Amino acid sequence: MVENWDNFLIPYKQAVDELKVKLRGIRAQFLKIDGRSPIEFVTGRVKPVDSIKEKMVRRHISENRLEEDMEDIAGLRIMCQFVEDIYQVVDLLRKRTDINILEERDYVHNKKPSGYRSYHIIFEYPVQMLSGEKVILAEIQVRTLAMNFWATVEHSLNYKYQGEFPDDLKVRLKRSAEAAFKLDEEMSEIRDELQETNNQSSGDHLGKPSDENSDLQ
Ligand code: 0O2
Ligand code: 0O2
Repeated sequence: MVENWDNFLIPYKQAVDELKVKLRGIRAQFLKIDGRSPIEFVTGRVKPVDSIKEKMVRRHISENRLEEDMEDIAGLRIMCQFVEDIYQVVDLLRKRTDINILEERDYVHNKKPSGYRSYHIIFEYPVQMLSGEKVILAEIQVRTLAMNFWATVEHSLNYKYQGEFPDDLKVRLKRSAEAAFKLDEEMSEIRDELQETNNQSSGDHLGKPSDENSDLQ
């Protein structure tokens, strides 16, 4: 039984705070070295007690199984510009030695019936407590800005409808999710074409006599 929720949540809060710093650190390193990062921004939260209790009822999780069966009490979100960035970030996470990945769920390519897309990673994370090391479960959701826009709005509408949208709205929300994904695909294509154009124009300059004013441009 959880006797004191504040105490129960201490390691989860510690984990979220540490991981926010670490994941934002990846962004900072990319910007320094490459000038561009696959991570646009990072958010994190400890699941509010009311939401924990609601999920316990919904998923039939008893209080004494919470630590083992509720994976997202500590939750991080990584937002990316492009779909391809999601997989680059996932690869980086797989290589880290401070997290032990237990499960990956690719809802980017296998969207949920609602239309929801994101890449979920469930992992173990060791937190150093006064009483010693405590390994907790945590979740990272990796998604594009467009996926995040859809999920954020849908989540807040869902709250209003308490999980059960009328059928016509479900269809429209699904269609909106597809529109968001089309936007992601279009952005990736635009980036690829721009890159190709840049490569071609830098190739065109190879072997040409240098412009005497080039260092002024
Ligand atoms: P900056 O300089 O704004 O990037 P904290 O732990 O206090 O830093 P907290 O309480 O977790 O942050 O806040 P939250 O709401 O999770 O937001 C975390 C970071 O994500 C904040 O950046 C927000 O500015 C940034 N953020 C939230 N939504 C968006 C968004 O739609 N676009 C962009 N680009 N950033 C967003 P920081 O850490 O304050 O720094
Ligand atoms: P929060 O903190 O309110 O976001 P489930 O039984 O569906 O709750 P499951 O199967 O354990 O959860 O895990 P799943 O489906 O891999 O991930 C659940 C989390 O993904 C949700 O957390 C949401 O954050 C997000 N998610 C999944 N489906 C949807 C969706 O249709 N719309 C939106 N907006 N988000 C979704 P929670 O528990 O809802 O918590």
